[in-house]
Amino acid sequence: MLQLRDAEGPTTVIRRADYAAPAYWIDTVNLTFDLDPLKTRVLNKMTLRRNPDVAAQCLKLDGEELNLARVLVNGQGASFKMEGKQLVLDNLPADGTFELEIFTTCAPVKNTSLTGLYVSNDSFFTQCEAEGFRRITYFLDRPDVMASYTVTLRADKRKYPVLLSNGNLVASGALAGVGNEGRHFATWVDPHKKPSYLFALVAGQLVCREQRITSRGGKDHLLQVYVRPGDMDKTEHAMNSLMASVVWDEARFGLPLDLERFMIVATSDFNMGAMENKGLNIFNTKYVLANQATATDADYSNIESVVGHEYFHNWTGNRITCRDWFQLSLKEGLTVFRDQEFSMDLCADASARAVKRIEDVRVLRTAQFPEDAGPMAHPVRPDSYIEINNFYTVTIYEKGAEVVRMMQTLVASSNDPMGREGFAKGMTLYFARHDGQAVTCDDFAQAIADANPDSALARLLPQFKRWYSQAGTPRLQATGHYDAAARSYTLNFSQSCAATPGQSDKEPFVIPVNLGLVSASGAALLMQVQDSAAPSGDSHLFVMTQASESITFVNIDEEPVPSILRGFTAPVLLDFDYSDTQLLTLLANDPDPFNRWEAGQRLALRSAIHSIAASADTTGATGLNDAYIEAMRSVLRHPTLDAAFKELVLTLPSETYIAEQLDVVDPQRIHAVREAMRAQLATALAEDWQWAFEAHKDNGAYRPDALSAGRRALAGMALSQLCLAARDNADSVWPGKTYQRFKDAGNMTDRANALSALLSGGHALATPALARFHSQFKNEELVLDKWFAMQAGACDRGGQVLPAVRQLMAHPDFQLRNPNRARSVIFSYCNANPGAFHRTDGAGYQFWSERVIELDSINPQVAARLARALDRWKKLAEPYRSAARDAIGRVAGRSDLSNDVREVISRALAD
Ligand code: B3K
Ligand code: ZN
Repeated sequence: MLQLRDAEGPTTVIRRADYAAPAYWIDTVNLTFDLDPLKTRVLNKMTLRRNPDVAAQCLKLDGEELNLARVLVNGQGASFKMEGKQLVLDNLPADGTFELEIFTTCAPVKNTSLTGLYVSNDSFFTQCEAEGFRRITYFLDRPDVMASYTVTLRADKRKYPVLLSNGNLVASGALAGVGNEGRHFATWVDPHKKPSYLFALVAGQLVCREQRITSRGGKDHLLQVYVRPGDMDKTEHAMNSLMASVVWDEARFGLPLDLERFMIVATSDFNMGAMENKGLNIFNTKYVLANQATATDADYSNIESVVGHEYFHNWTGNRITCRDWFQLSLKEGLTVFRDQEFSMDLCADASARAVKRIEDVRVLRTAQFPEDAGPMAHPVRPDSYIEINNFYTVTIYEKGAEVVRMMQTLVASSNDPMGREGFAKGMTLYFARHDGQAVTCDDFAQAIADANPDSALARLLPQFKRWYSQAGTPRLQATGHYDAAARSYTLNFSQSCAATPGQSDKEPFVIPVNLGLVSASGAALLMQVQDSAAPSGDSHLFVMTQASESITFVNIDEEPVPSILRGFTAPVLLDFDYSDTQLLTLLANDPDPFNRWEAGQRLALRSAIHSIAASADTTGATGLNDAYIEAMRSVLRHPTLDAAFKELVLTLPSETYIAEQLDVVDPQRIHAVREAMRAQLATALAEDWQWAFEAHKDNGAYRPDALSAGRRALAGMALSQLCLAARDNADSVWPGKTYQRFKDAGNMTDRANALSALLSGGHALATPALARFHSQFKNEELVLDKWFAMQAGACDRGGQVLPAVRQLMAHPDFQLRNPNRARSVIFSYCNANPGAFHRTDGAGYQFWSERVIELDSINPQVAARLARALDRWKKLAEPYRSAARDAIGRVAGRSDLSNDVREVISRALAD
């Protein structure tokens, strides 16, 4: 049990099992804001009603950082008391229905936590999820209390010409009366009931791009993207992405836009990516602003996903919301699944879809699998938390999306092999049952199953739901046995799942495994399961439910190569003792692009692990073998594979992913081995890289589509490899050409790729290139973030990165208070540059502890994210482990930590 304490007293652990419905409902909320950076006045008039389903009790309203001036019940002064941060009212009118008026003030300009109401660049913004509304007014700040909102904003017209809130604008104009000179107002009415976390307001000097659209049902809607003056030329892609999202949700799920007006507003001070406030999404500028001069292909594709994600929340999250925050994945896992499907459906061909799937799985493996194996591991539906903001995790989001994806897979039928129709039917039932309600993950799973009564999901639902309750990544072990006499092949499977905090014994999961068999010469084999009448095709879904089970295939003429977990049908670790030859067969021939890529990753991983072991005892052959290098040459030169896929195959597994395969981690050794492998590929394939660069370097007028983005990615990779080989050969031709390309580039993707090729090749031209880049883009915040991130994430050759990072923090453009800028330097170093962060002298960890403490006094949410950089310290080899332990101890020793950081650090230190 964690013993935590904050300034207000002992910290409470919130438990899912303790959920109780609210004692009161709030039907209407009428808010009036007099916006002032130093002292904003908030008048909150609500109508409340006692919840007849729970025993009579007093009303306890949440509030934080508020100055309370007045409380009236039905217009009369009322007695109240404070219990910790809560405002408690007793002796309320006997009939249980009353009006409550609360007048408070707050100081937005002093709010550096960027939650509640805050000021950024002289404009006002809000962020209420999860519990920020209580920093604006006293309220039942919980997602199951849904109310109708009317909001009036009043402010100086010159400083704040644009006044926005959720819903429809019903009145606006100048304010009359003494003291109101130069002031104006706007009143907004939201036609939909919503929980407080979806409330938003924005006020400031903003301009907007507008688009009118007509939905399938013939309704007209106004779409708006608001940005600072000067950024209008970077709004086209966000608007296109929004329009595509509206069309897609209607086409794929029959879910139309339910608002007359849908607004997106960008701010450069934002804790995360974006927020789905009803009708008024607020975004980090990083996920809105793009033009070809400032944004890379990755930025374009992230914007498309995030705009889609927030828009899709309008149904999955806003129309149906969460009963409590333990159900967060109800909206987040489902909405990530929907944004992944959206991006895939926008891809022109099957290969681009496969690329997207591989990219998503890469994120899962490099971020979620480590989380599931570390001190912060938690189920997709957690059982307890101290600070809910710590649970906006890759488990809730990405693993949650995999759980939803498995449901789609498990409702597949012969007419609907992907399960898309069955899943869409389930969604329809989910909305029919629960529209307008605050519900649970169980309600969602039940609806999908009930709409598909003959499916595997319906049959296995109670067991399937272990994916919600059990943390940890299951390990699926498979072995194959070929019986030549019987012409049969048997695959034996067994599953297990390591203990996670608070959970030692796990029950078997439902694991959908799509698999196929490939002959040694690479042909897809027809599969006939023993005792079945006929072959079932060359790819088949098997649903594992037992601790161990086997499948036998008959009429198999030679020992096949099994291609298991095609398309990554379940978020598990798969062990199969493939020979190198088998993996080379799959890499060259597997009809499933995911497993083709996976075979290459397994080969590279194997070499990396051998090399790490060999460099430990300084014996044995190391590096990539010839067969692997030849296979990579074939992929690179392949006549029909597309460029994006080639780039993924030729990218070695990340240092983090390699680390996860080892029991004891020496980050320096992993870095050295991976760099050596990269250099080996650079030299061995030098001519092929030259060919690849020449063949993919020119892509005509810039378009951010998947095909041309893939070509740019491969050209960028080729350049990086050519610069690396040049360093080893002391050749200056390619660095010179790269510098020229950097200078002449017609888009940010090519420019940034050329710059990072010079940087990662450790070439002297990187220095003038960085200086030029800075002076060219000194007025572009998001490009400066890239400039900072590239340097903090640079390859360490002799320990120069940490001093460079300290210098970057002293740069006039560095601002610790701006989360994007803080992330671009500190997170790029601590979270994304393991070779430079894990120093034998422990100085990287010292830097980390200083920054966690410093950030915590400014913005606890950002600090708590940074605190997670040392989650896996127990796996580190000495001297790293002790140094990391000391650094965590230094943070833990502070008495003034936020709950956010305290929870992460206490978990890291727990046994
Ligand atoms: N729902 C928000 C995240 C809120 C995070 C609060 N700490 C963005 C999203 O997932 O769409
Ligand atoms: Zn979301």
